[in-house]
Amino acid sequence: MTTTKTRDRLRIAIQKSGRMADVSQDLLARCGLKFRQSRDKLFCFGESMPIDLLLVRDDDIPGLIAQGVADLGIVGRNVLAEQTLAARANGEAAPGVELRPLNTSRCRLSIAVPQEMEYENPQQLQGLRIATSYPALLGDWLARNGVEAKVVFLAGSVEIAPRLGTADLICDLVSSGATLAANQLKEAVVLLDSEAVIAGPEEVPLDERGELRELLLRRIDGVIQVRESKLVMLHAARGAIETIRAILPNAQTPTLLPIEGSPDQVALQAVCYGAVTWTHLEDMKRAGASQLLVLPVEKILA
Ligand code: PRT
Ligand code: ZN
Repeated sequence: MTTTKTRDRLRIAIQKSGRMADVSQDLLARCGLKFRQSRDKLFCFGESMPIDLLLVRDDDIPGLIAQGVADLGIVGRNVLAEQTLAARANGEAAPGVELRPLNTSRCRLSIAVPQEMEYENPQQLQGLRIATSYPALLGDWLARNGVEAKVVFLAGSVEIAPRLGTADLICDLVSSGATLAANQLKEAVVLLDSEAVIAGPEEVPLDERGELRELLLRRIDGVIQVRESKLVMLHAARGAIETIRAILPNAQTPTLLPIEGSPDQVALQAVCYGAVTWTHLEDMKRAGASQLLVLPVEKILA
């Protein structure tokens, strides 16, 4: 059920504690949002803008969006995708859509098999028991591959199920792979590549929250762009500029400025979206650049 009540403050739900709590807080702080910490620490009033914070369990975020309690949420794609599939299976609307990938908290939802098993194709899983906290995503993959396996739902500690004999294999989140290795399991199939995302209702709210949502998303875009962006400054002869431009990684149109007293030379500055490596700098120097400077970018508003 969606609440139709109008509100003039935007509410964003993030994980209270856990793997995504700090990255979410950090992202909002970089967007210029400041919150008054409340004693119960579930609701934090926004002091710098009419945007308030709800601190909750990550699994509750899609539901809060669906109910209209939260206008946006920062959640793993794995959680959003699982709850979206589960809602569809129940004939309900999707709880929210992915508005922005955040390129952080990356992991994979994978099927992992015992180390001694040679995995070749989905048919091998026929009739086996698979432990998971993601029954909808796993069920969907099994159905798409025509495999009939028994899905054993476990809320946590999925990786020990094969050792306990309650399942033959597992379907769980993997990042470094250390947990699988420690449990004599190995990754066999990736079902979903996940990262933190901003989720929200597909429809933009018609009251003040609509504009606040767009403003916050624009700031988030800027913060994400800035993470990997660098300002490159250098001097070079006019004739070398084309070669140097081709070396600059993902550069916007550079600005060229005359240099007082050196009519043949120009100063170039360009924002590059992507890592600027030592190799890039050495290549530009070989192409005739001097006075090379790479600076971090703090804010971008395109
Ligand atoms: O209390 P609450 O319900 O809010 O938190 P939670 O315990 O359900 O979630 P949390 O904090 O563990 O994870 C939040 C989100 O972080 C997940 O939904 C993912 O989107 C993301 N994320 C990124 C991960 C991992 N990496 C991850 N490695 N979530 C869990 N893991 C676990 C995985 O389940 C396994 O047990 O880490 C283990 C594997 O890690 P490696 O490095 O050994 O492979
Ligand atoms: Zn959770």
